[in-house]
Amino acid sequence: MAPPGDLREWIALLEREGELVRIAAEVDPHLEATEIVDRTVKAGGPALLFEKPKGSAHPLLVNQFGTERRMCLAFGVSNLDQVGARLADVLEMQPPSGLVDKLRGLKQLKSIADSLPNSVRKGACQEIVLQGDDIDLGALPVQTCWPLDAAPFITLPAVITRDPVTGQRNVGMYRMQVLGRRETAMHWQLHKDGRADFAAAGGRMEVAVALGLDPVTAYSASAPLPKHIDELMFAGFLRGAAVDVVKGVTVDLEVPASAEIVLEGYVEQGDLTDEGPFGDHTGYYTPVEPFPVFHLTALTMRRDAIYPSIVVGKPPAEDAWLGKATERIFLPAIRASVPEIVDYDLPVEGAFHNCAIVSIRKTYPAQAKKVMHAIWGLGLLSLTKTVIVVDAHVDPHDYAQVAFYAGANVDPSRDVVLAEGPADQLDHATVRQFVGGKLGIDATAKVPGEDAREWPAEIEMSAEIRALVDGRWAEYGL
Ligand SMILES: Cc1cc2nc3c(=O)[nH]c(=O)nc-3n(C[C@H](O)[C@H](O)[C@H](O)COP(=O)(O)O)c2cc1C
Ligand SMILES: [Mn+2]
Repeated sequence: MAPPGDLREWIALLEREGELVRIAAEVDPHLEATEIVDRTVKAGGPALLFEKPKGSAHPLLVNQFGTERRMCLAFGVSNLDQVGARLADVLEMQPPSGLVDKLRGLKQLKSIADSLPNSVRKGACQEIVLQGDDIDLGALPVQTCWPLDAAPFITLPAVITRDPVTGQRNVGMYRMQVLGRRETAMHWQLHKDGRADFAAAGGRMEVAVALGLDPVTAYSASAPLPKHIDELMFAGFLRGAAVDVVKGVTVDLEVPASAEIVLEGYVEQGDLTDEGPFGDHTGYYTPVEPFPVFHLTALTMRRDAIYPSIVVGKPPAEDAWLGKATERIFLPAIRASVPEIVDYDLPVEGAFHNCAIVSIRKTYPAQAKKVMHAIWGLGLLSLTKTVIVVDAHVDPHDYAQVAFYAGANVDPSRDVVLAEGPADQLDHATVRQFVGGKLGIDATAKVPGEDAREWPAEIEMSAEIRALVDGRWAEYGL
């Protein structure tokens, strides 16, 4: 089934599938909604559409991504590896050898060409246009999620910027603290593409923010793509249908035409504000730091616009499944540069940056150490603190197995690597901000050349006896 085309199709699909509950009671977006959402997420419950958020005429949608099943519905697949496999087809494109190959290659090229965003003249996102004093972010049901949060925060935005040198679009998900009727903070962290665009821009830079998108496009804003890849093109590829975009009313940027709400405006060099505290996905409040002020020049929306939000906090929270989607979708891309990798797991409890478990097909000495350094050198995975490497036959998603090998196969004097590298801006434990230690644990079986004694055989029953017992099982009366 094709992924939904906009937020309303997505809500309709969730409803048909019994995956959405409408809450008619008045609920306060200040803290109360969070407690309801948090209990629902932790119970594996449905998406919630608060129809009467206190103080706003706009419905509030939360927990649209909170389970694996909903994530699969969003992508129109039965498991998330299928999304990665579509990407793998393109990544592994070889020069075609026969006619069948050629046709297949053409189809793949066409699927890339069809992914480019499609400019349209009119968009539903501009049914209502507010400018100047008419703009009031206070009219939206923006959540204040946790008690020590500094203000309401827009938590599920797709922030659109353009690289001033290449002209290339970027879309990133960066939270926005509401500062007033027409101002927010723009929390793009040090390692992010939107921030790099701003740094390169010099003076003023236009920004557009789309809220309330089809789920694949919303996900794509959170995807850690290389800077030169347009997230809207990626969304078009993953959906199998181009994203329609329309020119902004006050900015020279294109925005997804079907968005529920669009914020247009600019950021300016030297115009900073204190951002935070904010209860973040690390499970802690991030401290106050300076970030740019985003000044709105227009707020456009659909009639009866629906406002989307997400609650992050101590894991597991709703963003766990956005992260798991990234883990699955990017596996083929990671394999393309580190081919010995079989699979990997980023534990939700590790808030995605704290730990990676990687299984590899090992054929030479020190290969596990090579893979650790590869992880520490790959895009945003470079922020990973701890890397545990296991052999191909170990399931990295089975933490009991991983714990077994991390104990049994490890001599800490030989198998532990301590290194240093960039750290996530939000990591409160590093000695200095942005830089931190790295821990690698080589839990693979040691091979000749790795300074080990003869490696013993692992205990396993023979296939013959297993088959015998299978055959006689009924006789044992167990
Ligand atoms: C719900 C959610 C909130 C996020 N908030 C932020 C944020 O406030 N600042 C930030 O730099 N990254 C945040 N991220 C992570 C970025 O969206 C992610 O790193 C993405 O790759 C950024 O896009 P870019 O690679 O184009 O910079 C968030 C991710 C999710 C799923
Ligand atoms: Mn990007």
